[in-house]
Amino acid sequence: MASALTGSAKSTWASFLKSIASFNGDLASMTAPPFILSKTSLVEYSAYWTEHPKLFVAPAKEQDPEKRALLVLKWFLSTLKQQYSSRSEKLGSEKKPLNPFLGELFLGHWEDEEAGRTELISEQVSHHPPVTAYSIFNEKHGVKLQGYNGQKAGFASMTINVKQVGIARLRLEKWDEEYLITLPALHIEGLVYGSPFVELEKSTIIQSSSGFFAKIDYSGKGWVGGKSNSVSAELYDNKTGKLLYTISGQWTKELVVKKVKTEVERFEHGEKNPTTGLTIKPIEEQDPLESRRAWAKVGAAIDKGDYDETGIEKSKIENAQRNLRKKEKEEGTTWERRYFSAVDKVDDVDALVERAGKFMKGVLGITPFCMDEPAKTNGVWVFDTKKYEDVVSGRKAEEVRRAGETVLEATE
Ligand code: CLR
Repeated sequence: MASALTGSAKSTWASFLKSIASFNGDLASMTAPPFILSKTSLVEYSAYWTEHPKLFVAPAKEQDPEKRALLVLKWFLSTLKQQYSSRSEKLGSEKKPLNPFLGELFLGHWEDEEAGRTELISEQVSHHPPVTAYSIFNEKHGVKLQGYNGQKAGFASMTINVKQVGIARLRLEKWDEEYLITLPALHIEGLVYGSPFVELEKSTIIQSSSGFFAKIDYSGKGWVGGKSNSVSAELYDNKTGKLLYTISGQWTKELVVKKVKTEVERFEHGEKNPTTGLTIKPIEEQDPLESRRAWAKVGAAIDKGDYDETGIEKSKIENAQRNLRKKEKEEGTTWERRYFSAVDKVDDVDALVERAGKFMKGVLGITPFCMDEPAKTNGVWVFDTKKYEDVVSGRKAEEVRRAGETVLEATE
């Protein structure tokens, strides 16, 4: 394959590749050439979980626990395309997202005739290391997803390898059911050609409190002759160890659901399954901490292709943040996260981790994987309903206003 780049871009890219060869693992500190910069902040990526609100709420309507677990698996697999290939599809290649500042928010909701309103709250809860927490909920159907994630990266033989730390938790209120979801590892392909894209690897799991376990394996092109973006999932009954369903295919195209071995369904999640757009407030009505408002000037500079202005506007935010951290240190305070709190552990999650671990070891005979220590994400992040209610009711109006001023100074 020939390089997608020509002229000066080609040499800029070559020196970029050279620079990442000695890359320290901190994705945020990596300086990428202008044409690979995205004006979207990483705090926005939480929205990828729910671009199909119907699939998100579908499990809540199902009476049978086994089928519910299957619907959760189906929904999870349907999010992969948005999460990992939407930038490549829309922008021609993977891009380097803006590095969110501490406290940065991305707020919005999806309006869907059938599913109703699904709310999105995403907040940058840690800057070093970068960690994003989110809460996505649909009150009508009692479906709640919350989670947090960070990345650990390394560079080897012309690829960037990324391991995700953190978890997602889905709750079905009506059935008092909880699902623990772990996050896939990925790597960036196509770097040499100047057109990077994501491929998933290794495995993730979904463990439900109702006694169902799913193992999801990812592979790419050339992996035992396989196709790109391949996925193969198995849904088991925890108690009997019986394999119930398999779902396999390409996470960017079509997946086939089989009941033990007979095909029961085929679902297309390409063009025939359009996404629901997220509704967010117009920039001028947004809180100063909201991502699009805070980064508006940086975004405009990227749009203009003005690299100097991009740098200047970015520095304004970064410097203001540095000063804030300095001030907090002097005063012995910390940044008050608006919607999330860090805890040492969550008992429900620990129980699911233990259950999954036992099943993997005892029944499948494999070593449990993907369970991380909270240290890597500055704590275990949970959605704080009290904080949320304080914000919504206006009880925290003064704090909210003051927090906003800290970024306003830099961006207005
Ligand atoms: C963030 C959490 C989302 C899923 C997701 C998708 C793509 C990942 C992103 C996460 C983290 C940042 C990421 C990105 C792909 C490329 C980008 C690894 C895990 C890096 C920082 C950009 C590398 C720069 C090249 C394009 C040159 O739920």
